[in-house]
Amino acid sequence: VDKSSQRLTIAIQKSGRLSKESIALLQACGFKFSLHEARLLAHSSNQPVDLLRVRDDDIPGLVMDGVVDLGLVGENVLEEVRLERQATKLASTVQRLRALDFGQCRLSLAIPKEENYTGVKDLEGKRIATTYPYLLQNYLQQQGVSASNAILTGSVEVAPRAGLADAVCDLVSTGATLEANGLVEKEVIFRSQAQLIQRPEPLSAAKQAIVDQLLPRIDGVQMARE
Ligand code: PRT
Ligand code: ZN
Repeated sequence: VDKSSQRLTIAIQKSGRLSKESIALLQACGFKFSLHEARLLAHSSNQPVDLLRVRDDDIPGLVMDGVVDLGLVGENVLEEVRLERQATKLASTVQRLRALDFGQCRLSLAIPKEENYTGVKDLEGKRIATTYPYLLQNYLQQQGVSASNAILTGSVEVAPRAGLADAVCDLVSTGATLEANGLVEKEVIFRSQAQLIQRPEPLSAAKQAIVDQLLPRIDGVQMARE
């Protein structure tokens, strides 16, 4: 990415739960893109704007490092990466521009349905499977509970049955996945939705002008959908 470029660069998830709605929102705001499945970069044909399509986990760091100007990402990923980068002394600030009306979910603690549960203290000394070790430990610390992580990048919900963990800390939207795996949600530790974020350093005047035009359009699109 050419940082001196006058083209505004926006990072979005390449393929996943946020992709369609991220592109749809930007299109509804008037940006035209021709998307080729295999390509990392998509140029707008009517604005000096480029889309960078990456794994969602990479979006917060790219924005925090100023490699891209804006990003659309779930708050869960944003906060996890922020905590991780804070712990490792990397740049971890962003400007939050807008909460977006998609990607709603919650990060919750769940346990096998046959287990008794009286409160979060019951997790003391237990092992919890998660993809979000920093958000989990941040919560447990606030609750004064010490438990260990089993960090998995997928299939978190099968960990208790597989004997890898006593509980899970995973994203939930309808709850069907937990239920299908014999798990019961006990604590919501973080509520999330997609966010529009901007790099911490000021933008060039040309890029700022595009953002100034984009924000009221997002507000208008989201208001119309309410
Ligand atoms: O490849 P890449 O790293 O980009 O994608 P990913 O696999 O990490 O992420 P993806 O596409 O699954 O999710 C992207 C973002 O969507 C998440 O970071 C959240 O901000 C948001 N989101 C909203 C969700 C869900 N809802 C959701 N339900 N992300 C994941 N889930 C999963 C959850 O992990 C569980 O496996 O869906 C299952 C639970 O769904 P229910 O409906 O059965 O409860
Ligand atoms: Zn991811």
